[in-house]
Amino acid sequence: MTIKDELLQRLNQRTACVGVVGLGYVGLPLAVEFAEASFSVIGVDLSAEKVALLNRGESYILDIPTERLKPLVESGRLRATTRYEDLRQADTVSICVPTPLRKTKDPDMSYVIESVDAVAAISHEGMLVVLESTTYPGTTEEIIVPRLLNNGLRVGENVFVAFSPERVDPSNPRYGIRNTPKVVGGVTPACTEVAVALYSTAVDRVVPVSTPTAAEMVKLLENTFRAVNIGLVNEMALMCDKLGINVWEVIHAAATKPFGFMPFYPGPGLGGHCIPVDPHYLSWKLKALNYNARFIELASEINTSMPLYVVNKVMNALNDDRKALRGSKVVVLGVAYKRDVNDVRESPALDVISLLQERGADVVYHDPYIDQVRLEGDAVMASAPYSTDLLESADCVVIITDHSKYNWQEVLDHSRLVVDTRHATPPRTGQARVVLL
Ligand code: SAJ
Repeated sequence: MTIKDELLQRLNQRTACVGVVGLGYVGLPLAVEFAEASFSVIGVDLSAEKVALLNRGESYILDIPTERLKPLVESGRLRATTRYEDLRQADTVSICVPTPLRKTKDPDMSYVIESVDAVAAISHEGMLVVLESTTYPGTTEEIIVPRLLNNGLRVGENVFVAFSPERVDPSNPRYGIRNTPKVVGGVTPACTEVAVALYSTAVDRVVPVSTPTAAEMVKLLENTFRAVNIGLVNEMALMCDKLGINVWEVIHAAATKPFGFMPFYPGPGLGGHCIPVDPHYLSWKLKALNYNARFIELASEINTSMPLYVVNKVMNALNDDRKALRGSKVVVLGVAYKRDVNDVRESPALDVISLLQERGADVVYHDPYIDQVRLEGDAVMASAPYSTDLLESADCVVIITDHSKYNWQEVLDHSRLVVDTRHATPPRTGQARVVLL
């Protein structure tokens, strides 16, 4: 029996030991799914606090309730550790660590390199290593493979390597690991075969592609598609503003087209740790090949200009009330990067707040999920308690994140001026004057 066949047998019989590196919003749900598929799972994370919580069966990820995690830990199926050494016994390792951007908008591959080096130090014959972190095309072949080719390992013969993009959408009520198709690209056909066998135990539909580079590109197409279309619809908003047309009416009517159209909506900018980041991994790679990814750069230019556009809207709206922005009280509702999440990473709200402060406005915010934010220069701002008094005290209320928890009619009834960047408020029925993006 070949090494590959032995691994396939262990996977099919669920006797393999499965490793997951990085126990965040991607790695923990994946580890849980593998444990529920009856594997023995070892999760590795650098955070001793996360490891301790997990080994007590306590979840820190909203999408994984503690009551789902606890039985897996108590049965011994799933355990966490800070030591890569414990992965010596693993037959497979899925790496789910962050791939952020540096301030220079260059990829920060440090987490990937550290984890791959640590896995390489304990890798052995018959191991499958899969990278899940979103990255530029070529990463698996150029960074992962060379680091694993030590102590006589040969890719496709006695060690197997693949890329499989994560498609976890935090707080998505409909799609989770099991029912979101999983793309897999192996370095060799044998690598693809064993990676498909692994993920087929946790995902209903696995989609093999020819190479890890193709799989890396699939993910970048998915998220560049969103960033570019959000940039397009933000530019539509700018054009409609100049033409005196209600862009929201236009989008809602266009969305009645049952084919060939997909609605996106204008907003105060592009937040989150995926959409503003992932396309720059692609444009960075192409720059090294003397190619300028024009759509990515243009979309980024438009999306990053939206916070200032919002601030100018506020300034002009106050001006119509014969008020200067300087000295006016501005209440920002919602700072999370999108509705109903507790994540503020890359949120345009932070840019809006800083720009308002730079122009002398007295800014406070409220967000039901975010107790405090760190602004530029490390200034910390705490969420103000929400009340109708807070609304009535504002010269202008700015809706940045349209959390479902807000009662928009109440906001209209108790505000004198509202700049609504998300079209969250119902058609004007309150006392407030409403300015839409
Ligand atoms: N945004 C707009 N207008 C839109 C859509 C989004 O301004 O029409 C803004 C959001 O407010 C947010 C940013 O763009 O600030 C990103 O929003 P997003 O809906 O793309 O949400 P993310 O960042 O959570 O993206 C994730 C991605 N999932 C993965 O990468 C696995 C993305 O591929 C998903 O399509 C997206 O969730 C989703 O559909 O919820």
